[in-house]
Amino acid sequence: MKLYTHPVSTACRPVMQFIADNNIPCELEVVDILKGAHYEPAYSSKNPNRLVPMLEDGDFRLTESAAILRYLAEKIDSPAYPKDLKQRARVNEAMDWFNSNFYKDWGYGLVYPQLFPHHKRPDEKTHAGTIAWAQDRCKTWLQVLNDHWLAGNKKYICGDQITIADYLGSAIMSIGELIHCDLKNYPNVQRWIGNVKKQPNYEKVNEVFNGFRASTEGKTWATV
Ligand SMILES: N[C@@H](CCC(=O)N[C@@H](CS)C(=O)NCC(=O)O)C(=O)O
Repeated sequence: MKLYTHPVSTACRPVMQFIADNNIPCELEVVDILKGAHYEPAYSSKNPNRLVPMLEDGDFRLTESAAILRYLAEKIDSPAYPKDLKQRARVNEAMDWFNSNFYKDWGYGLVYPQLFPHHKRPDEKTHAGTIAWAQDRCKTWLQVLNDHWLAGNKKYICGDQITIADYLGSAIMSIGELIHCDLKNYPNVQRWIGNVKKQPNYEKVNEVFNGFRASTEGKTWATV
């Protein structure tokens, strides 16, 4: 198998971490999205979305990080994607929660507009309004994550066993580090992230991302 990926990407890191933690034989090919390699025909002809990650398993190609995580977990028969109908539904629910509800406001409302010039809104008022709106919504989502998903001293999102929802969700959560969000008001979230970071390959997989985080220190950010 081959994963087309990028070391900083929010969508790629959970897949790379799952591959590493489970020793899945899979070649990693970096598509340099910072230099536009995903727009080159060599890649865009394979993935017209022009996004990473993309998995190749023989002549089968799969995009979407959540779908790739499910495919890999199923392929290796991993307990991180439980077979039980209700447990699996819960994992799917959490993945959708992170990928749609939370990521929309956290990533595209709060973090990326502050970080990336191409996410900046066309004028200052719209830009500031977008961020303020997202800040508000993120606080609500974080409270739900803290008080509902992670209530009862749970180690991981769906219980005491790590699941692919933790891989996906923690990578999305991690982008808050790029704007130096302090999660002290959300102790259950802090505990959960601490548990995920104990996974054997977390630091290695996030090495380049951590370098990026270091480069954003000392600036003023709107956070939660
Ligand atoms: N929903 C997709 C999102 C993929 C995605 O947005 N990938 C980003 C990197 S995190 C990308 O390729 N960005 C390149 C660009 O926007 O030009 C998934 O979960 O795989």
